[in-house]
Amino acid sequence: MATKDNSRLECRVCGKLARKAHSFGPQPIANAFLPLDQARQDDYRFELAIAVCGDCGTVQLIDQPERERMFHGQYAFFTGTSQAMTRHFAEFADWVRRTHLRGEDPLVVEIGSNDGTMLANFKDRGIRHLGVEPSANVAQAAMDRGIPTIVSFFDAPTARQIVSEHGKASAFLAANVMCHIPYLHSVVEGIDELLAEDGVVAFEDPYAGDVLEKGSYDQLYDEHVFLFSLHSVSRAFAQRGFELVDALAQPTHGGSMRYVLARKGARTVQPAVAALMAREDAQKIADHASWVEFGARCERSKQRLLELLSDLKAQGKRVVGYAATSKSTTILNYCRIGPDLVEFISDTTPIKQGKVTPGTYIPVKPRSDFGPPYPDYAVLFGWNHEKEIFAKETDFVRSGGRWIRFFPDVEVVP
Ligand code: DWN
Ligand code: SAH
Ligand code: ZN
Repeated sequence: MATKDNSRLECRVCGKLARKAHSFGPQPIANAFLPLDQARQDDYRFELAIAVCGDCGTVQLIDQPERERMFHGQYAFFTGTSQAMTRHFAEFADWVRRTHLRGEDPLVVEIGSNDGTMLANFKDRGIRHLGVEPSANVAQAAMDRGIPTIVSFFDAPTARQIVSEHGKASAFLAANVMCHIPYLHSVVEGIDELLAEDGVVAFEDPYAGDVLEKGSYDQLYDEHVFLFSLHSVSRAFAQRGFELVDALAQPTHGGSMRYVLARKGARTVQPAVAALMAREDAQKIADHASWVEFGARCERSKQRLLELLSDLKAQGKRVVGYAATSKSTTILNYCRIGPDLVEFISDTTPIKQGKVTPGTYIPVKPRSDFGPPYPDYAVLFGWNHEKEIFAKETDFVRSGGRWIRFFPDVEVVP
């Protein structure tokens, strides 16, 4: 845990003072799924706490582990594990191509390109594309399917390297990665150098508005250093002459926002920008007090989930977890839920199986261990994939199994 004063920081967007709103206590690396003996040796923790900037309102972590601890050759998350997300990225790519790609032989650059799920759609259409992905194992998965990938963290120097080797980009894309990068200024500077004059930036991230509304605090973990809103994104990009030209709400990852930016004056600003900004004002998204209240709601949610799991245990019920998500690391460590309350977590990602959950040591097992015989209850840690999961786990429910949901409220379904 950090020893320095952990109650405030200099806002990573505007440089003004950001004050702590809530702490989720000591947390491990969210994706550090390790064999039990190794997990016991590696007891790294940092304090997961959010602060809100008094000037630009950006919600951000006070402390974040160094990037090489999180992104490396054993990174555990592969985009392609969800069919619904694979479809989502096909649609995202198609929307970029139809709505925003201009000029002859355009180049599309995606950062955080992971296993190449999104870029595969450009490859299939013969559009020039390039990925930037620092986690070598997932980058290799992309290269294995023929997607050119620079194995590196994106920042201004990487952008210059791309320009010198490939020329300027017509589209700069990112999904669930901009919110991972604390040195946002270097990223925006890199985009400024990389993007053609009439190029477009389109990126998606979990949306602060949804997190605040649903109380979905599991979007906060080591990797997610920012919880963006239209307000914070427009501030961060204005410094380099970009403006928000559109914003489109997405149902993915429990509620996301797609931000579309271009150089000032290059494109028409859509009415959605002003409408969503007004909604953010009404929601008081940039107020410190809103996030202190959010913290109090998280405490209540934690008590309810613990009560429910303890009751079920007292009744002798079998409870397992479904999907060993990064998000579940925050829930499990914040609520202090271990193998005494959740027997194991079923997950389809081979690299997670046979390992234990970070900090709480719950075994992760393949889907084949999830019955029959089915457990009595399954905690839906992959709640953002509810539709996809419910559609394929009808036998569990038919056998009398029940799901445990925790957002917006802790509840048992059906
Ligand atoms: O932002 C991030 C998002 C894009 O992905 C990263 N920082 C890390 C990661 O977050 P996550 O781990 O919370 O993402 P998901 O998509 O909620 O993780 C899904 C997990 O659930 C994977 O481990 C695969 C598993 N899963 C499963 O076991 N059965 C998923 C589905 C759909 C299933 O049916
Ligand atoms: N875009 C994919 C993957 C998101 S997970 C999706 O939405 O499913 C976040 C990814 O960003 C990881 O693969 C991680 O290795 C990568 N990443 C982290 N920091 C990065 C940086 N500075 N530049 C580029 N990619 C980064
Ligand atoms: Zn700020």
